[in-house]
Amino acid sequence: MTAQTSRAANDLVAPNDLEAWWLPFTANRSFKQRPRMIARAKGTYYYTPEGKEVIDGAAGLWCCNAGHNRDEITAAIQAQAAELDYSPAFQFGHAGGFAVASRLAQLAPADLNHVFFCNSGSEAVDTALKVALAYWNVRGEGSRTRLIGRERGYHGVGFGGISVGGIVKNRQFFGSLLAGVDHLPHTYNRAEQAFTKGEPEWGGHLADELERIVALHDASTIAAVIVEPMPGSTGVLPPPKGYLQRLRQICDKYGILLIFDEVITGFGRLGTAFAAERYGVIPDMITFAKGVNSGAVPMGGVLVRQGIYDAFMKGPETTIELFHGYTYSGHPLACAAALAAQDIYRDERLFERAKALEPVWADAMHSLRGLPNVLDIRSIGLVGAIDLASRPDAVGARAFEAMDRAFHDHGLMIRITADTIALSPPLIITEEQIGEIMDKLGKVIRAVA
Ligand code: PXG
Repeated sequence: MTAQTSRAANDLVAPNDLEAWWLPFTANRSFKQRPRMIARAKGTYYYTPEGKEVIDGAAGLWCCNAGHNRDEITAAIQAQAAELDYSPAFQFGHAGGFAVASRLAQLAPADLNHVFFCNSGSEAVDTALKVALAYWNVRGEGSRTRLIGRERGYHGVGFGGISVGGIVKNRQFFGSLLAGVDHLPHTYNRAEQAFTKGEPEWGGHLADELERIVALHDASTIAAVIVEPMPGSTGVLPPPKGYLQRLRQICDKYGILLIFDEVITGFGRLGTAFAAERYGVIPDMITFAKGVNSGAVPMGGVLVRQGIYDAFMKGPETTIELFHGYTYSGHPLACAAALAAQDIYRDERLFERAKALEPVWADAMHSLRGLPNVLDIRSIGLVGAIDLASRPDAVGARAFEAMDRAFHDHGLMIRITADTIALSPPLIITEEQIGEIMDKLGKVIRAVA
C-alpha cells in the first residue's frame, strides 16, 4: 500500500483487489464479481470511476438530504479540521457541539430540548433505550425494565436495536438478544391498504394491541415503547391514520415512555423537520442520525424532553449523572457539517420543498402501477416503495436484479429489501429529476419481468 498512501481513495480508478473489505449488508461474492463502484458525487448524481452519471434515488442510504458534496458543508468540514480536529466530550466541551444541540432543540417540537450525541442511528437507539431504563431507575421505579418494539421495525444493529427491532434475519443469528422485550404487530395489510398515497385509512386500531401487551405484563414492568413513525427499511410503511396519536394516548395512560426512531423520518423526509411535527404527536425521545448533517460525517443522537433530563440532574454536582457516552460523541467535524447542513435546510427551505413536492412525487410513483409484477406502491413525503412479486423459490432475486441493472444499465441507484424497491431522493430533487427516476425505474421493472 506504500505507493498509494498519498493518493485519495477515489483516485484508485481500477482497484485491483476487492477482497479485503467485507461489505456490510451486501452479497459480497456477487459484488466482487460485478462491482458497483462509485467515485464521486455532486447534487443528485453519483459518478462511476468511468465517469458515468448515476441518479441517486436513495439519498445515499436515506441520509444525503441536502444532496451530495454541498460546497458549504465541504468548506465547514475543512475549516473545522484545520481549527480543532478533535476534543473530548467527557468532562470537556467545544462550541460546535453546544451550537448543534441548541439548533436541534429549537427545531424539535415541544420540550424535546436536550441532545445526547453519538455517531450512528444504532448508537442513538441503544442510547435512547438505556436512557429510558436509567430514567426509571433514578425515578425510583426500577421495575420498569421491559422494552416494547414492533414487528417490521428497524432500529439499527446494536443488541438493543435488534432486540426491539422486528426483522427476522437481523435477529435470528445473534443469540438470545435482550431479555424482556415484546413487540407490537406491524401495521401493513396489503388487502386493506394497497396503492395508498400517504397515510392509509385502515389500521389505526392496531395501536390498541399495546393495551393487550400492558394487560399481559402490567404497566409497572414496562419502560418504553419504540417505533419508527414511518418504518423505512422494511419497505416504507406510512402509519395508518390515528395510529401514532392512539399509541401516545395509551403510553400516557400507563406512564410508559414513547420513543420515536426518526433516523429516516428526521430532517424533512416527510415534509416537516420531524415526523412528530407532521403527526402532532410529541414523543418523550427522538433518535436521529443520517440527515442531521446530510450524511457528510457520522453523527447520531437522541433528543429528550425536559423532564427526562431534569430527572437525572440530582445529587452532588460533581457526580456524573449518566454513565454512557462515546469517544466521538459530538465530534467537531460532525458538528461543523451539521451546522452547515442545517443552514442549507433552513435557507433553501428544503423541508417545505419536500412537502410541496409530495403530490408530484406521489403521482410519479403511482404512475408505475400496472407494470409487470407490481403488487403495491406506497408513497409519503419524498419517500416511497414498490413491492414486486417474488420469483418462485427465490425471494429477493427479482429486486436484486433490478438494483444491479438499474445501476449498470440505466444509471439509477435504488435500495432494495427482499422484493421491495425503496426510493428516498435528496430533498433538492427537481420535478424533472423525479421524472428521470421514474422513467428509468419503469424500464428496470420491465427488464426484470
Ligand atoms: N433506526 C432507523 C429507523 C434506521 O433506518 C438505524 C436506526 C440505524 O442507523 P445506522 O446509522 O446505525 O445505520 C436506521 C438505519 C436501508 C437502510 O436501505 C436503512 C438504514 C441503514 C442502512 C440502509 O434500508 N437505516
